[in-house]
Amino acid sequence: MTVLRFVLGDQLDRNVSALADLAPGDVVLGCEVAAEATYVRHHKQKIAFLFSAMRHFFAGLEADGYVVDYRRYGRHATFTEAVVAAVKAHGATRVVVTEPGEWRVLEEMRGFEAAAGVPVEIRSDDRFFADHSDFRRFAEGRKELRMEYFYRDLRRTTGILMDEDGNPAGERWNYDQENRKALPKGAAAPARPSFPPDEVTAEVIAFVAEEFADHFGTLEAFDWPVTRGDALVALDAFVDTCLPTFGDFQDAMKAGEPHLFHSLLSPMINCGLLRPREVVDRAVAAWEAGAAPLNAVEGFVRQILGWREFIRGVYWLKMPAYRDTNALGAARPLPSFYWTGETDMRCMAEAIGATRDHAYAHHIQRLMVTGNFALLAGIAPAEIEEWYLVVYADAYEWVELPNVHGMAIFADGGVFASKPYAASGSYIDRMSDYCGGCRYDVKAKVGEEACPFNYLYWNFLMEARERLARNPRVGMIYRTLDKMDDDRVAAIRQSAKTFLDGMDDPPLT
Ligand code: FAD
Ligand code: DLZ
Ligand code: SF4
Repeated sequence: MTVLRFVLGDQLDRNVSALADLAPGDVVLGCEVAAEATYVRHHKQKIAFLFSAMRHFFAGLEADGYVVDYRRYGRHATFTEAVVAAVKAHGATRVVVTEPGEWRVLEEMRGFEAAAGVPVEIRSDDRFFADHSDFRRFAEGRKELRMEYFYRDLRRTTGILMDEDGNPAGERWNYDQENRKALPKGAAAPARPSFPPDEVTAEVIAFVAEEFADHFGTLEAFDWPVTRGDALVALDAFVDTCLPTFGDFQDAMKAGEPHLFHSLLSPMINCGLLRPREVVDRAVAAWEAGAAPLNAVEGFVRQILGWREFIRGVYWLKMPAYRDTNALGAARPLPSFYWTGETDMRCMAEAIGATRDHAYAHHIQRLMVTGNFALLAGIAPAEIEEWYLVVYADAYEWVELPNVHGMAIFADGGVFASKPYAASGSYIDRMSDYCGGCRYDVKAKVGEEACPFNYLYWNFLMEARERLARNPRVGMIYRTLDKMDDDRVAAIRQSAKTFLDGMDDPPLT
């Protein structure tokens, strides 16, 4: 009666539901498969991070006496093939798995039973605060889905940052208003612990460099924690050194400083090395000990308890139809500078360069630089979504898709965002030091020297008028647009056309 317990690369948690009742004699299966590594051309660091984390995780189980069948890259093309082969090899009479994060993989998992010829139990993933039915209940009967209300429900049900009378800590639910400060001149990000590759990681890096040579990204700066122990070190260091100022400078951007005060924990949370609950608890404990202010801690907790849970809820509520919507009719191909970073727009070059070198960019770079540009330029949803799925070490469709499709490019027509996050160059100038060193002039509105975000912003609003003008949160902007004289409108349209038609030409400088 051998039970085969199949653990995916983003389920590297000893408490994952597939291992809940692990018994002597059961076999734990992990496998590196071609289909997962190549269904998009993931950043080299993303594959190296995950393969190394997987090898460490399964080796740890084996060292602790469990029976492990770990299959390295090259043996199996797909999960199904690996499960069928492992069932046969061990004479397994049953397979137990935890539901996957992605729709695509769930579809495949539903075919395991027929392929392997033994019963397959798919358990829910209890690493999240809310399950699918919690979100369905929340969504039922609501015209609009808003993160803030789901977040408040979760605060109430978990008691996180709640006082004894059932009120939010500090009498306010949300401290976002205090979390939009620009970085003072000369301020620098704190030093972080480094996680240089050990032998296992070095072997994986060499393998990835060769096997996935044509994938995006570099491996030289690889510095991710790949074990639970190191992930906990990273969590502690973040709480001690970055969390106290996380809130204040959450939206700030600085040239040459892609990390600032952000946690860099998403790859480890998403693959199972850290549990969201322990990360949140650690941050709350810092506030209770007086080591971090409430605006920082609430801001951080909201990202995990609020946004992360909400985004997952939207994904599973709306898939599979969700990814096919294109509310703004965007159809432009992705310009090649998203892959090379070769553009005169310094903000884009900074965000894409950091992405290439670290498989990381922080939220505001993703949303208000590369995402904003894709929105304003009308990049086809499928093309920009694939880019985001490829380039970040934390990218899985369940979290990438709603963030891109819904939040960044409004392709869902406003399932959860009340208006598009469209912004001109002045937003980027206010929140960063990029514009000072840019070839473009952020103050100029039209013409060859003007910041492209400026005319693309107004051009986008003109193009999307029919779809957006009735939106009460955008109406005022259209009144401003209506006050512009015809010459100005024509100059905006011309500048946008010239730029968009020529944006795949080599950069000018
Ligand atoms: P911090 O700023 O330190 O935030 C703490 C944690 O909060 C993160 O580790 C993450 O777990 C969570 N979090 C914060 N914002 C979000 C959010 N909007 N959705 C879900 N979780 C959130 N996050 C991913 O994990 N994978 C993705 O593929 C991804 N794609 C994105 C694409 C776009 C266009 C945008 C706008 C956001 C995307 N995000 C994604 C959300 C967010 O940008 C990243 O989680 C964050 O930048 C990770 O860096 P960090 O760990 O330093 O985050
Ligand atoms: C992202 C990824 C990659 C690159 N490779 C593997 C792999 O070889 N084996 C594996 O178990 N998981 C991998 N993953 C993560 C899966 O894609 C992830 O488990 C599914 O997308 C479900 O979220
Ligand atoms: Fe970006 Fe415009 Fe600023 Fe240049 S001037 S960095 S393009 S916002």
